[in-house]
Amino acid sequence: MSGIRIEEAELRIVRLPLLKPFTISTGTMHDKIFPLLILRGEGLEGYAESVVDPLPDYLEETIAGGMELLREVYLPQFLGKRFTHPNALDPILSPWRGHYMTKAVVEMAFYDLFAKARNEPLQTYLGGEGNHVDVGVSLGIMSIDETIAKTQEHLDQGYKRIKLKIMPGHDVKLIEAIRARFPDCPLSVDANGAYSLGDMKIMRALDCFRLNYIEQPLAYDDLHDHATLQKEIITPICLDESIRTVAHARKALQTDAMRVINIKVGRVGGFGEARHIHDLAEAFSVPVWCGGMLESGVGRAHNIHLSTLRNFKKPGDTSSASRYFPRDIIHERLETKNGQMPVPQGAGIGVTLDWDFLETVTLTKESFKA
Ligand code: OSB
Ligand code: MG
Repeated sequence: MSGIRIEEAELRIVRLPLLKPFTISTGTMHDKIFPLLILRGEGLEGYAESVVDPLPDYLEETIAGGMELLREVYLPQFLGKRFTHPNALDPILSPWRGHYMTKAVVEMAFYDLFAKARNEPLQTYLGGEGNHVDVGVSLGIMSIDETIAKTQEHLDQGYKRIKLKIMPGHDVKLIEAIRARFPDCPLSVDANGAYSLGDMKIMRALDCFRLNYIEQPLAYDDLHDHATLQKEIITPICLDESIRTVAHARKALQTDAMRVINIKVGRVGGFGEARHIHDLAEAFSVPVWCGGMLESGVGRAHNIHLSTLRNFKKPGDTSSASRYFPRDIIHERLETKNGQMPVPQGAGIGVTLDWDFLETVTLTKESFKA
């Protein structure tokens, strides 16, 4: 047998209710709505979820656009074909502009299938090792009192870093209060692009709290202004939204626009690109960490395997799934202990779909055959 022939694909839109709304500077999420792709071949199934949202709030991609690309272009081209390695998908994926989240979901589902066909955990094919990864929590925008209570709760649970979402009007006072209460806690902030260079006073104030990094302070598509800002502050800038490709990462590193990178495999078009960014960052002695998008257990499992690569030197955002969802779409419980998330054991991503529950949270389902 050389390679894997993709026989069938199943594409669902899933809606998982969140325990509590999650607010960031761009808006509030009440449910996690996402495309789930299942690829079948060689008697096996590979799974992945896309981090694309219904509307372009975090980045410019949308579920509608991604679904169209999958239906009209990618799935018809993949079905019935044999691929010897996930890299072999590149010539089909890469000619199309943007749509990194949709490219990623195809590549990630195939990686799972590929690793399962070889009966090895996904991390083996990504070049990672170890059986658990360090994680922190990302706290959405809420009152200062609630933020203090949640911070205490998660530090007690052993989480290794607290990341607070900020936005204009909810920044310096919040961090001041948290720092007064938790002087030594590993702390970072994430603005999701809510500030501009006109906010230098706020940036200088944030610079005084020994933050681990300031994540995506300026526009989602900017590199140049971040380089200007980094010259003015000591706290490392961490980019998230601005880095979609290894070329973006190179430009940001060469211009000192960031000193930490948040890598989300779903944002950068898949594991191939995530690895390139990871390796380039390492060459620049820049640490990376694995971000999250409130994924279900399927996306979490992919993220955990990626987080086992050696330059993932800072705690990631893959916290316990039970922080977000009353019930997950997988059987395994992805829960942390003392701030560490175990790597799911078994072939591929190492988790299995709870088909009965999945059916109850599926909004649409489409099937494709070779
Ligand atoms: O910027 O990292 C982000 C959630 C939704 C959109 C953007 C972001 C986030 C998070 C959540 O920070 C991280 C998690 O999955 O827990
Ligand atoms: Mg972020």
